[in-house]
Amino acid sequence: MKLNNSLRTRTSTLFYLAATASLLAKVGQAVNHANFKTCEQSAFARRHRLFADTMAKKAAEPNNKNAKSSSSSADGSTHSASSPYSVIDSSVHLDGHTVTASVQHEQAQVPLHFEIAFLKSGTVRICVQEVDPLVPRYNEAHKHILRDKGSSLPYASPEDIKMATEAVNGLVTHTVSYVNGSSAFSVRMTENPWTLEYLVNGKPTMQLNTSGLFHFEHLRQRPADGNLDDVDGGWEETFNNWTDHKRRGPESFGLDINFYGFEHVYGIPEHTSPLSLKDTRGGGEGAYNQPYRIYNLDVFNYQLDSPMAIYGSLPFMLAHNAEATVGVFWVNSSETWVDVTRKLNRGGSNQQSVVNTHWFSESGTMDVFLLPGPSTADVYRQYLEISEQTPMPREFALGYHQCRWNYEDQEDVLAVSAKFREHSIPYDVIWLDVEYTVGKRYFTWDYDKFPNPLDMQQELARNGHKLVTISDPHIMVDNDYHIWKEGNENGYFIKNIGGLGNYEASCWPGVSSWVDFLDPAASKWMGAQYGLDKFPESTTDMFVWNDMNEPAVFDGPEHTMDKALIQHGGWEHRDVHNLYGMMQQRSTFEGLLAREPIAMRPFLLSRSFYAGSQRYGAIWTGDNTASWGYLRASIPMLLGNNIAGMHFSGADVGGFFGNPDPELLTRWFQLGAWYPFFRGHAHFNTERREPWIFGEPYVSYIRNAIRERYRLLPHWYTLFRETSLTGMPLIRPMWMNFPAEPDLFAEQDTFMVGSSIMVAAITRPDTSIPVDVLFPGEEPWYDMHTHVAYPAQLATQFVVDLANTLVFARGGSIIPTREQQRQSSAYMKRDPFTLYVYVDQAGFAAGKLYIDDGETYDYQSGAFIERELTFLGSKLVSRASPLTKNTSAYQTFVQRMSGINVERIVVVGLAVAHNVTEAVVVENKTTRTVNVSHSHSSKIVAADTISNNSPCIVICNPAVFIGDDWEISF
Ligand code: NBV
Repeated sequence: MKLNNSLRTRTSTLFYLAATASLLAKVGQAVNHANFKTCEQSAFARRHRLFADTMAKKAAEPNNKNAKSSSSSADGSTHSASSPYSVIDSSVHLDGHTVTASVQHEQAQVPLHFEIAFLKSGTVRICVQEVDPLVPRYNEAHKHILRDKGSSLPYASPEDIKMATEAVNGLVTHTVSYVNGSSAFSVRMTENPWTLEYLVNGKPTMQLNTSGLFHFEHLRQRPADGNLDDVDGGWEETFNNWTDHKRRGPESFGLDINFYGFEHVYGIPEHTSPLSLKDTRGGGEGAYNQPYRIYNLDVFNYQLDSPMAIYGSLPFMLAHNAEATVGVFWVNSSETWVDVTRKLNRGGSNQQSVVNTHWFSESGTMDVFLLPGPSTADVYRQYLEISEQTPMPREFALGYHQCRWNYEDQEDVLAVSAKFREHSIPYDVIWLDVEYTVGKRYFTWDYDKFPNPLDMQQELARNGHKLVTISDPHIMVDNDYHIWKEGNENGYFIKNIGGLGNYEASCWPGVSSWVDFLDPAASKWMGAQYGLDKFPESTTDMFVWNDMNEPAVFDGPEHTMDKALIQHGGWEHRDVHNLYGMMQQRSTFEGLLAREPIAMRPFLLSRSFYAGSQRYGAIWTGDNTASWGYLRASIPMLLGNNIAGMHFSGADVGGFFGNPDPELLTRWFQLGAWYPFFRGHAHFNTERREPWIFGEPYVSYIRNAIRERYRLLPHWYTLFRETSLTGMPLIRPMWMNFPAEPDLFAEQDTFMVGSSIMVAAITRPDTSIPVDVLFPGEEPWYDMHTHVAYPAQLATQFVVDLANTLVFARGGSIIPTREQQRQSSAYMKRDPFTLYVYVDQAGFAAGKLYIDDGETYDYQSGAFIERELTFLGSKLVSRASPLTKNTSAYQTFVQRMSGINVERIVVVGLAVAHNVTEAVVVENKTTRTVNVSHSHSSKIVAADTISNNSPCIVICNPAVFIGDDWEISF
């Protein structure tokens, strides 16, 4: 739709300029804490912390009731305080796979209904709400978060579950056991007080309510006398002149989950805290005094090293020690906080260390999953059982993305694109921020700046590039704007408190309303706007960026929505706040899917996210700053996202605010090339910083970094395949691959990309300062640029000039690459592969290569090639993975791929120098010989730094087809 000039002039330019100016004035400053609640300023959070303090005091008193519960612990671990909640006599029943019980506070006659159920993999689900709630609680978060809408989770077979009850000294304990293969899982529940202990093979791991912090604010009648102070802030609370009226009154709940025998917990992103989560109750050095907040917010100038909430969140936590990994998944969509404290007992007494966590949510029902592990891979298998996986992305999305707020106009876009070609730097996608629209009316084009969007997209597509345009959830209130008009006529916007009239507040376009994605009709309608018939001059090469979807509201409490606003189904925004961004993602995803005649995998980026977002696309860490601190912080942030299952994430390369100097920009590209999502982005007030801007030598360094990403695209794509099947993070903390090395438990400057590449990030200026690297495990590591080998367990330092980076391949791995340099991934599709074989001490290596068409869903019917590659002695073997099925989809795909071969095999680190000059190739029962060289000349990256330190054998052009079984020996 072409919007006329009068419409353009009627945009709220003044408002926009004022907002922008005030924002810009603050750039570079610290976050304005006054805009965001502390735990003490959030009434329910304050109540739960106070309750925790009271319990702690009680625990310190002599003769507290706690003596009773401590005797119930399987291993003598002590419980710190006794809970006022106990199981009502004779209410415990085993019914199928679920144990039900009624639990009551010692002073309240409001019974709570508990359901405790085993899933097949040993995961335990605990659901709690009133037996008979006064009004319904929001109990649908699981429908949006869990696999299959939470409706058909694989529960254990009832016949595998046994319950035994014993009474010792009046203390009744129920033990529910479930045996699955070699693992014995059991839950021990004490009646008075109610506690729950999870044991795996007889060892306690997670304990619930052993600190006595379970606290469930049952729904109650509004005090008839109008005295709303019966519960502190329970009926209303005020923050920064915003009064939050709570129509249902206090309804929050909290629970302590204690990890027994652990010292480290991870996850619950998105925060800027270190990887290993710090304590939040003060005390130790650097400890926070605020809990981790889980409440999606647009936090301007977000602060580093803080538990404050930012744009997205995912209430999934891992605890890890040298023997086990366990997980907790807290399924609730309202504001939530998590306190973490630990007691370290490192020897001497038989007491073990414990990490105490205290979770509290404002509304909804309690629905928590305990994932018993015991290995990390087990935890992710258990996580996948209940939540859907990260799907295979569109292949181009793994390439480099060039963004800026804003590329001024069509000419600018095409000029930037041409510059990439001129500098021989590959990129896949160029992005348009809000300025392409008419006054921030999404789904419109400002034709003064972009006179021919179709031509522009076609020109980009001719060169193998895609376009992304931004689309936010706030819709400008304007009768002449078709989106607002339709949305308004159909009642698709979030409603005011009380439910009448659209909620209106200010955002980028000026006065706006917000699409209520909770309403399936509204969500479908919004998604349909991405249809080729609806979004003017869009093509299937255009993709989407959803920003500001926390949702950000300029003049709302904490820059977001009033919690008492009404959403679909009559629910308050309070109940579903954290789902908002994810629901927009879902709507966009479904819209993009529907716009294609043949289902193509959508690509979209979102700023806000929640559990479940991984199904729909990528996210990024929002508005960071061009500083070394933010570069460094991006690693634990992205690791945290990956740990929690939000794999496809990245940080703005270069930093959104401020101007990076050439060294910082270079280092950021070098690190960003290892982010799962790799995009450069900048605020409009910054200077241009496309990869060539600083000239030589920086442009060469940046080119090398981006090219390294492109060389390794086959590896990245194969990693996504693994993640989509196993749920294992794409990028991982070191401990995940080396779980028994405590020195790595808090390591966050070095990380793993899959299980074969270790990246030691360089995140400090001054190249003369050495970088510490510890080579873990038992196998050698090889510098991927020089092939120099480093022995396992070596702790050393590297001085790394700006031309270089520290990237090591694990001995024992095989890594596929494509070495031809192209202008985008589209041009690499038929390129041959190179296989790097990095041998371990036994001369062994293994790896995988996965390819499919990179865009459709045909892989789901078998249209993929997945090879398992193994090397031993002097023979490399390629076999189809067991998932390969000889279906017609497979055969057609293999046919299409015919001619895509392996052009080179590089074997690095063989202990015995082979003087061979020939290798024997056996493929399709035919045998031929090919040349072997011992030269390193085929190395691509930073060729001038190559050393001959490790023996290296290059099998030249074996020309084996990637879809065949074959063997090559020398
Ligand atoms: O749309 C403008 C920006 C965008 O460039 C950035 O990436 C988002 O995080 N957007 C936020 C809105 C305003 C930022 C000051």
